[in-house]
Parts: sequence; structure tokens; C-alpha cells
Amino acid sequence: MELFIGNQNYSSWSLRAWLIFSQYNLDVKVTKLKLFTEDFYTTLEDITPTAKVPTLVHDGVTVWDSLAILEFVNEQHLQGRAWPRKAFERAKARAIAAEMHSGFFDLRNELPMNIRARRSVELTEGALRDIKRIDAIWSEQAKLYPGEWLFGDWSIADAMYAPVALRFQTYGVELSEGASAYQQKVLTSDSLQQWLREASLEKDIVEEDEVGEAV
Ligand SMILES: N[C@@H](CCC(=O)N[C@@H](CS)C(=O)NCC(=O)O)C(=O)O
Repeated sequence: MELFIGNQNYSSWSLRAWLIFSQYNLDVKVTKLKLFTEDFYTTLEDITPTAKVPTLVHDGVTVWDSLAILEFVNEQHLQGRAWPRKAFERAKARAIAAEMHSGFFDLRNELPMNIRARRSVELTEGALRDIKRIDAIWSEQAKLYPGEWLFGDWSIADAMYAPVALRFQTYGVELSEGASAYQQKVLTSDSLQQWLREASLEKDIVEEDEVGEAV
């Protein structure tokens, strides 16, 4: 399997897909491309129809979307373990993951992932609403599974929200107690620590993701 990712400091969708390999110690060749460069587009043009990362190539199959990659790896290599076992929980986990994949546009636009930065940003009502909703999801699950992942064991839902834990750290977003405990669990996990170490070696700047005032 080969996974194409972008700059680890900035590429939130890449992080989501990469996490499943790291969490389950799965063998994968990771190829990192610098976002928005000529090399990025020429490398991807013959591989994916969208020229975006993450993209997974495996046995002649190309999967070019983070959630599709997570699902594919879960089916092919984990016998479905990366979703909760109980059907009702699985449905909820999928809804929560889909909410991230298809929504929270204000949060995503106004607080781009930028791991190395510490910034403050004036937020719109839409972004504040997104934050409130994510806080509610994390707090509700923290009540059900104190100190654990969103559904007890790590699941694809956790992969979808990992970049948000980083965004909240970058922009100093305050969270309620349960949500904050979950954020810390994500940030201190071995997988995320590995990603942070690798991201810290990068020097490239993606101007459009450099927002806010330094604090
Ligand atoms: N819905 C896609 C989004 C992928 C995406 O937008 N990736 C960004 C990097 S985080 C990208 O490749 N941008 C390059 C470009 O838009 O040219 C997914 O879930 O994988």
C-alpha cells in the first residue's frame, strides 16, 4: 500500500487517513508531497482524478478520499474493527464522522490546521456554532466513555476529529471539561505525537493557511 499525503503541518485530510495505519501498526509506504507545488500536481495527475491528498494506491486500486481510505483499510485489513461493534453505536459513530466530513465549513475555513502556529482569530457566528457542536459531541461521548476514545476503542470517528483537536490548540479555543479531556487524549496519543514530530521537521509555508495574529 502507498499513501500519498501533503505537508504534515497543514494537511488535515492526510492526517485523518494516515492515523488508521499508525493506530493499527499497518505497513504502508508514505509519500509526502508539498501542497500546491508543481511536483504535487505532476505526481498525482496519473494517480488520482482529483489531484488531492490523501490518496491510497493498493494492488492497482486507487482510493482518493480520506473517509473512503479509512473505510477501505478497515474492510481490507481490520475486519471492521475500526467502527464500534454494536450496530446503534456504529450508526452514531458514522453520523459523527460524516458530520465532520461533510460539514463544519466555517470552522474549516476560519481555523485551518497549522500545527506549529499559536494564533488568535476573530471568529464568525458560524465558526462559533461549529465549535459549540463539536464540544457537545466530544462532551457527550466523554460522559459515556470517560478518558477513552469517542466510542471507547479508537474508531474512524476519532480519526475524523484529530485535526480539530490540533486546530483548537493552535487557536487557543476553550472547551468544556469533557471535551478538553478528549482533546488532551488525542494530542498525547502515540500516533499524534509521531505525526507532530514529523510535522515539526517541515519548513514550508502555505500562505493561505497562515491566518490570525501570533500570540
Ligand atoms: N474530501 C477530500 C478532501 C481532500 C483535500 O481537500 N485535500 C487537500 C489537502 S488537506 C488537497 O489535496 N489540496 C490540494 C488542492 O486542492 O489542490 C478528502 O476527504 O480526502
